[in-house]
Amino acid sequence: MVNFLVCIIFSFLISGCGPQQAGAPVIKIGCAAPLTGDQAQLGVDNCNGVELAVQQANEKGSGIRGHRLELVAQDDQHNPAQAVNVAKKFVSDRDVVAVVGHFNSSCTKPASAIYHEAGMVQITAASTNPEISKQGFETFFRVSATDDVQGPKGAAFAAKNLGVKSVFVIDDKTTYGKGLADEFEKEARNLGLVLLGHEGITQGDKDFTPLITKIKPLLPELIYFGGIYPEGALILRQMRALDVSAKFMGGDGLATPVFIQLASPEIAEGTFATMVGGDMKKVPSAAKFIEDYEARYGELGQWSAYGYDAANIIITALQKAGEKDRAAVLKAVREIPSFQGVTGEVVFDEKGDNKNQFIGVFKVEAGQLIYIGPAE
Ligand code: ABU
Repeated sequence: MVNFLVCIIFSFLISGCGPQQAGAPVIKIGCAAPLTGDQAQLGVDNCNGVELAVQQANEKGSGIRGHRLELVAQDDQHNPAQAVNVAKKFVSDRDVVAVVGHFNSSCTKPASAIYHEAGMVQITAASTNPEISKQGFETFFRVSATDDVQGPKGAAFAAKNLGVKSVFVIDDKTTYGKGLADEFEKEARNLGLVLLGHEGITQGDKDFTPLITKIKPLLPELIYFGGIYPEGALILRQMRALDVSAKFMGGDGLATPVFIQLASPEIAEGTFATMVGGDMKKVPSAAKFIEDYEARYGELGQWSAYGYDAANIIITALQKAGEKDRAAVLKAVREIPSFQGVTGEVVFDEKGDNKNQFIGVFKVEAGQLIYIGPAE
């Protein structure tokens, strides 16, 4: 992590963070995510995975012979306007051949037009909104699953596994949160759940008691939240403070230990979150990655492996391209038939989405995020 921060701060000043190839011509890979602020944990986890892939490539001498790879991490603060600024910065640096990012769908979508115009590969590791890939940008790719799968599978889990009959849906009005909540709601209705209401909150707000007070007399069996952990944890805390005992569930924006810390382990106990994968620690082929990651950064982050796979796809494409050229890297990414990553097999469809649309379910048990199986 210290090394990572040093790289962020000095990436434009020093010639690299790997001493082996110091002085060699540089090829830069960008990582764009929230690196400060209330969602920083997600972005740092993601970009640490990218950094590990870059450093290992330099150590192995992969990439393009005679060149040194360098991570350039930029903080988009999960702000769409800032994301566009970051994208413009990346495309104006001719040493940047491709970008892993952005993290948030609300950032990835507007930034994708900038990368498309510049012919630069963009692989998001985490933005799950399905509308992004419908824009028809051949420069766009993602390794994660999408919310038109995650939302319905979450609804099916709620109906069949939790056995709830009624739900109140809340979203954070972002591209991700609203999109996911709408997909959940659609399938919940199809499955016969009674929808008691669906309301939006605003990211950054802290007091949700007026909304919860309104929901309380409706007696929902489940409150589903489409959004990220800072607001999710506060909503849950305030639900319990107001004696609302409904089950609480969300998507991959809640599937992080930080949600449990913010809500407190006692209050988070028994909540559910879907995720675009399962328990990495139970995947034998991910063991070496996890060992290397934890030796460098400590506990594996929920999004680290996805950043690692996205970066390794870019590095593989660079090797195939054999030149520091954005168009050649784009062609090479499009021609990779299948990539065996630590998160599983990545096969891009014609829209740049991963054909592997696995969704897992996690439950908070004894203060830990426990994988309980695939959502079906
Ligand atoms: N998918 C989790 C959060 C990132 C996003 O899609 O906005």
